[in-house]
Amino acid sequence: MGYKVVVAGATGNVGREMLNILAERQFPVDEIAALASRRSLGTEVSFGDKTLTTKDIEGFDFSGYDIALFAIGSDATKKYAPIAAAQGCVVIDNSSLYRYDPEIPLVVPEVNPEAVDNYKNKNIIANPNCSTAQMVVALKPLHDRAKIKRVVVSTYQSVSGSGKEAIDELWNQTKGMYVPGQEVEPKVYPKQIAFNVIPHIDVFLDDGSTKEEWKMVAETKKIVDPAIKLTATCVRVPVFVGHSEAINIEFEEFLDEDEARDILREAPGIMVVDKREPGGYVTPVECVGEFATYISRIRQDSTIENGINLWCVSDNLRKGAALNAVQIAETLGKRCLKKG
Ligand code: 11C
Repeated sequence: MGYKVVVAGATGNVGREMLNILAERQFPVDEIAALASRRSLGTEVSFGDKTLTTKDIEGFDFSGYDIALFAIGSDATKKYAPIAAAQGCVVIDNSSLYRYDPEIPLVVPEVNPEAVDNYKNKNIIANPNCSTAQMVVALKPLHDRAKIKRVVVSTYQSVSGSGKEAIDELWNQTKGMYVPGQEVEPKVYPKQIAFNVIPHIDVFLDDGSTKEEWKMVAETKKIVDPAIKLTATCVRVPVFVGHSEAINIEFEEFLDEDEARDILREAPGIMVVDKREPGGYVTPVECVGEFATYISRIRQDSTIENGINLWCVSDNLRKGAALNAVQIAETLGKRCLKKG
């Protein structure tokens, strides 16, 4: 006995990962529908050892399905999520559309699983931005011990966060650097991404920050604690998969680096790899395809009274998107939904 599940956006990077992770984690699925837009209709996608043919999301009847994992972007979500929700199917949405709606829970299961219980407000649960998800998994257990006052975070975000075209742009631009006449002009990004870094993700806001930076502030407050002050600088780097973050945390109380390391070792969803020697830390290439958020370089910040620095790396398509969505489905199943 399991659930009837929909994956909408099944041909995209995140949708495919959702199908992989549902199968890998043996989510109890009785029936599954893979949906796509008309453009990708009929494309085949893998679900464990099965192959699914995508169906049209337009006109799809969600009634009878328990859970729909959406990875279709804000515009399409605006159209289809209310339809699915009204037809009695709980939508777990990866877009930013509903994240800041006070009636809609924004959930990272290691941090605020109880928020799932409010799914009934609109039959929709929001999945956070990738750069927030991995960070809050690390912040929460430390906050519970020593109360975080302020966070300064710099991100090093992979191009897969911008979708398939960005992956192609990095690949082709990198190759093109060595082949005269095959240079690739920036299209997805405003500047060259190959062999470069770009301090700009999402649109600029009036105060000079970017929307990606604003999301990290707003989402941390909603998921962990509205009292936490956070300032972010989000940077795109020429990495295919895996977001990295250098995080500086100021606490109300003193927290020793060894205790912080022990707390993180015990915390759900986290793997500490922190040897103070060359290679004794995790980099994005090692986190690809993994479930964990990796923490390294844990050390006292002696320039402030109660400060800790750390390095945080995770697969942005997994913990940052598909894995977190599946974990929300698992949490919903445990806490709220009856199996069919
Ligand atoms: C990036 N974090 O790396 C973005 C992608 O709000 O879900 C995810 C955007 C979002 O570009």
